[in-house]
Amino acid sequence: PELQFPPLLNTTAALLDRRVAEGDGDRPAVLGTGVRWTYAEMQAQANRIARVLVDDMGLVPGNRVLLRGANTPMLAACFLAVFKAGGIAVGTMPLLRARELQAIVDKAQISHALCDSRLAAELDTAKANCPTLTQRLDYMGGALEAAMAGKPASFDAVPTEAEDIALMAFTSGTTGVPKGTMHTHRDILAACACWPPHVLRPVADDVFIGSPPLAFTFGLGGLLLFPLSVGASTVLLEKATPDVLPAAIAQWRATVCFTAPTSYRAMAATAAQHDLSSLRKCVSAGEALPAATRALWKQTTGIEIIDGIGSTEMLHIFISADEAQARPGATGVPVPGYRAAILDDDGRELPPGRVGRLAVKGPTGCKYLADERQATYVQHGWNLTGDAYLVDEAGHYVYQARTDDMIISGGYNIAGPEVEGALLLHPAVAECGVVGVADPERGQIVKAFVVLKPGHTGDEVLAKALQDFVKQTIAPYKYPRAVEFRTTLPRTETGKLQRFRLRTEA
Ligand code: 3UK
Repeated sequence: PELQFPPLLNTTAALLDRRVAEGDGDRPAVLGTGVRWTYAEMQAQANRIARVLVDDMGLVPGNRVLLRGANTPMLAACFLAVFKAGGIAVGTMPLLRARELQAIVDKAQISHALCDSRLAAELDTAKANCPTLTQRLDYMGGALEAAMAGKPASFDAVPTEAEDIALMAFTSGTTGVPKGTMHTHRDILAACACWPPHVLRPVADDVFIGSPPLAFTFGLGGLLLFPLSVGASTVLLEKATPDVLPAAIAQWRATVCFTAPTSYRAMAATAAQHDLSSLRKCVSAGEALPAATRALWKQTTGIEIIDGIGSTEMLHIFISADEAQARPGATGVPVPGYRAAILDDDGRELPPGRVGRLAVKGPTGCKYLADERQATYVQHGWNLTGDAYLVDEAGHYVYQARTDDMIISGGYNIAGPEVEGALLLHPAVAECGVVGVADPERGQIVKAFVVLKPGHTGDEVLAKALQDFVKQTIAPYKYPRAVEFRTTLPRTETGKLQRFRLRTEA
């Protein structure tokens, strides 16, 4: 990838203004309920918001701006406006409550906020404990649109430096206090130059769609930055759960879909009722893609899923496989621009076939915001993502588990996701989660929580059948000694299984 950037660099100038200057102004950029903005209209919206931020709200470069809202064209315009005005965008997940918002405002020293008026209540509650947050305007029939109406549609991008922070992204915090990560304008444009052109290979006529919130970097990249970087268009849906996404794909004739493995599994069940013929590429990230899910989606739609592991710390995807490289059960190979290795506990590189800690380096990397864990994530120049992986003889990276989630039972190391992958091959299993639970004899035993497909009954006979099935599918010692049937599994807003919850519930 071409990773040389000039010292003065601005994300919005590079992604949006350049498009308009190069003659793409009339092409569709952002679509949503009742909205269809061309690149020129998107630019005008972002410019007006930038004017409001600077002229009315006193924003100066480096100020942190909290953004809160469902995925909408307006939220996208707010992100682009903050970048353009030299501010730092801090996206927040729509489901966050007042206490969590407060912690982010405090940690990121946020001074400004732009909030979807329909999600105002939690921010109102948080306000009393947010002394730094003095400037706020709400949008969606709120004060922001009123302020924008009086502004000209032009705004010259603040000449930010490539190394200026543009984005503070907070991890979903599955296990504790969310960690803030910082990304520069260069980081963002580097991410646009690596995975998209080398693995996804989108074209200007593509229509992107999907579920991840823009506050999650998987969504910010996949549903805003990457489509803009190739002059494509993006559909921003306020609700993109698997029960509505297939109809939306059909309605908008979407060609590139971003969502999590659990969503592909759920969509496969209803795919036949919708016209998904427009789909060209499907991307999965957030957690491991089981071979059974890859096969199911291929059988249902004919599409080979593009899997990719990314993280908030690394900004976006760093190991991935395009359709031709895809191997069932493997994530892929390092994305051009990145290097990867499997390290032992002393930091020595392990040979193929050995399970160890995944280490990556490349044009983006972890910069925690005042967090003591920086030295845990970054060691000797490598980013340690907290994942256990192995690399096979062909150089493909095969996911095992989160390092903390490895199950140690009777002296064996067992990766829960491998057992989940086996269970998902069984025709009765819709969803499952496998964790280690304390056991006096074996230290831990493997326990499976299983959600069944309609028409199956979770009784002892089926539990036994599932155990036998796992024994026949993978090494028998990995079979779940305990099986519990559930109607749902605890998941984050980004589709990740919350194993820590399953462990405490067990
Ligand atoms: C896990 C995966 C196996 C893995 C993300 C794409 O998920 C993202 O960021 P988070 O900070 O979580 C990072 C952790 O999630 N993971 C993600 N993708 C995969 N495990 N296979 C995968 N394909 O444990 C990783 O360390 O929430 C994903 C792009 C941007 C992102 N922020």
